[in-house]
Amino acid sequence: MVELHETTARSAIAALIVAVLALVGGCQRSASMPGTISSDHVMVDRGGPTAPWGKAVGDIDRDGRPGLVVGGHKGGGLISYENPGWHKHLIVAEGAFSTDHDVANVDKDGRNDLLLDTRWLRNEAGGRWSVYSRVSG
Ligand SMILES: [Ca+2]
Ligand SMILES: [Ca+2]
Repeated sequence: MVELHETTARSAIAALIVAVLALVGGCQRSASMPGTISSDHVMVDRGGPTAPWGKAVGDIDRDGRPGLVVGGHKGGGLISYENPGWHKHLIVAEGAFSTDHDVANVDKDGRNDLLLDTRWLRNEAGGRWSVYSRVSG
């Protein structure tokens, strides 16, 4: 059962990578079959978050290239991966992340932030993050 779960997680990350490569220019038009698209499969992190439900693409480090953000539903925290090189950065160590992940510059300070469910993770200078939660009522 655990092995199946790990396989599922790896498949999810592999699918994400294919999608991201398509977004960042990894896809190419085939000269031999016009109209078809090819892509490469790249493993970014074999030890990434467990049950990586949360996935987003965006430029977190302001280098002009989209990176990845992955949040584990069953552990492993919230991780960002730089592009190129896929260097790993821990954003949040604990928590169960859902599928709602978006990258946007909420406060228009020049740094893209993260929107996770009802939380806003503000991208501070120096790689630090501040977490704000929606208060109901
Ligand atoms: Ca970037
Ligand atoms: Ca911002």
